[in-house]
Amino acid sequence: MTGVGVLRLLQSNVSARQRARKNTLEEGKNRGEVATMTNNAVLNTWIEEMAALCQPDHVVWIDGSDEQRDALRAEACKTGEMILLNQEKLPGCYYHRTHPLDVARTEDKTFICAAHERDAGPTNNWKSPEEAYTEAANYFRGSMRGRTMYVIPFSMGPVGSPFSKIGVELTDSIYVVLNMLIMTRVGKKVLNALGTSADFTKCLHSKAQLDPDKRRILHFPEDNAIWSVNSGYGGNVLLGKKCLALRIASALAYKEGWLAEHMLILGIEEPNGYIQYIAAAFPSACGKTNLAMLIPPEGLKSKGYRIWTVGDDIAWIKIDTDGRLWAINPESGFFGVAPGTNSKTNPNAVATVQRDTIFTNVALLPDGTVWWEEGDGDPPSEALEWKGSPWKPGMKDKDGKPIVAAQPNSRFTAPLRNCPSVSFRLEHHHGVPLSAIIFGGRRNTLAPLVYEAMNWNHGVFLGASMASERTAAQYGKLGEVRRDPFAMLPFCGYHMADYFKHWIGIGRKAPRPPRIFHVNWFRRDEKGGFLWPGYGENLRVIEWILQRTRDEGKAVKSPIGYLPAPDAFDMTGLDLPKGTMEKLLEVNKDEWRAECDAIEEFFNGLGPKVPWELRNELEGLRHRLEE
Ligand code: GTP
Ligand code: SPV
Ligand code: MN
Repeated sequence: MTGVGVLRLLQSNVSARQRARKNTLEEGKNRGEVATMTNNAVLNTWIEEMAALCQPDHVVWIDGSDEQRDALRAEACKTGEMILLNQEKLPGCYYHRTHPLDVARTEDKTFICAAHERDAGPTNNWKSPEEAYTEAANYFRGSMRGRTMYVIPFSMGPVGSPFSKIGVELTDSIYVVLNMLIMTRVGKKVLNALGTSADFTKCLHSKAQLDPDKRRILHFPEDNAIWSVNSGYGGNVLLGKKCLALRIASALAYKEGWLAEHMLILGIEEPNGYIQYIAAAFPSACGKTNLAMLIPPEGLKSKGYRIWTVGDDIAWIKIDTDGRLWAINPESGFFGVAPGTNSKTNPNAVATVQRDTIFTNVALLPDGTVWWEEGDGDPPSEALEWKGSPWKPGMKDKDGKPIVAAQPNSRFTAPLRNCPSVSFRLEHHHGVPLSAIIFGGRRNTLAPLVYEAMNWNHGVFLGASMASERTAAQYGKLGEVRRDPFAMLPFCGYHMADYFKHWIGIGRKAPRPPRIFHVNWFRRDEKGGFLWPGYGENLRVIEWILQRTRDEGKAVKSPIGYLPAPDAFDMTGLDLPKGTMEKLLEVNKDEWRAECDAIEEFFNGLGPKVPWELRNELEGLRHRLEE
């Protein structure tokens, strides 16, 4: 049975549906609501069906106007969903707390509901569409009684760009509406672009009771649909982001011959005005937002670089007619990690969140401003911590561990246009051309600061064998090293081995593909400290990467790829302790042999579809380690 068939069965109670429609129409009229904003019959019918299932008291269309946004902000403050922050210090800024058991993506409640389990592959949770729809419909049924269903037409990518995809999210959360207004392009202009087409992603979300056991984040690639229920946390409920722009889009991209990736996009302009763009895939909470907004370090300032931020989380990439890969950021805002963001580590992010920003799960100060660990200034003498209880510095829990004021995965939602380094090409329908693709993760040991792949397939191998320590961005054991190929483990909407094959194929089809690199900002010394200062200083590494793409830059061949020559980086203004650079670039053959075994085990776990090209790369690496 198709998904639609299941729905029909669930909702065969036609009179209930008609009643729901009549109610929403009549009550809506009283509130000045419009019955619909489009003559798109597919869209209208679907909304009617979903309203019949969820039974909201009202249906409200989001038109993208400032007036409606302001009214929703006011309403959210009235209901307590949002708290208005100090408008003198933080104009247009609001504060939100999620449920304490709902603070990160729940990967174990996230499913790819393809018709066949083999299409989801071994790295995804799978449910049959029938089972998923039936179970979730029970949670959705009546979940919006006493609430309003908001209809959010949104575009991922500039409205009307050949890259772009349209979605419509139905939600009972004003917090979701206000976030989507920042993160995506919303409203009438999107409906106009859609016209009467049925080509849009049907996104249904309800907070329901926020019951963690009944939480489900369901993707139906064959129906172009997403159902999310019992959560209010960003990555689970802002359905344009990870659900559409990565899980659904990656499956679409596989069919249509492009790439949907968990990557930042950044432009580096030289004083002569020439801009080179790079994209980088790091797992969640591994430095994408920070790198995307980098500020050149003092020592390199005289070189006159300018940095342009295109995106910090997602890239959609296509082969263009010039044979190069071009990329857009489908989002229009940042949903960034707050802790660790300060005027030293990321001044552009600090500037970005001074207005029109929603802060989630950070600490709230008595003067109506916000704070987080390793933010600006000393810890406040008093605050309400992220759950809303009084907090003072030095407080410990019953096990003697310090109590944090901000949840480690607390976030800010801010418009891209607020960022001082925002790219002027954001609305360009063809995006930006990529000179380099960078992979990276958190590795205490093993991976050097940077190395270059020997060719495209070797580069794909670097992406496929990526690993990183687990962070607070997802539930699970912090610090544990897990394989996270292309930083897409939680986001690839189809079989991971097919995804690898797709990447190999892109290199074959693109006459002028970018060069591929691997970086590790997180290598540690014996005492556990970071060997590399990171943040702005990372430009020194990027500079070498760009030189390499122009066939400049000094490199030495190693078993794992090309390493920078000892004097390859411009180190003006940065004094690393003696021997540190050697440690950063060290390739320990024993560690790498063990790594080869771990990669082989991982590939074996993916089954027989792993491309032979990647098996060859693994054997090539083993061979070079013995030379
Ligand atoms: P998601 O939004 O979850 O996809 O994360 P992200 O990849 O954008 O990570 P983000 O830039 O927010 O960084 C996460 C954490 O890593 C923050 O605590 C940063 O302070 C820290 N971080 C970022 N860049 C560096 C770096 O170069 N060196 C070190 N040591 N830490 C970094
Ligand atoms: C990530 O976890 O990679 C994020 C935040 O960018 S979320 O939107 O929650 O997925
Ligand atoms: Mn992310």
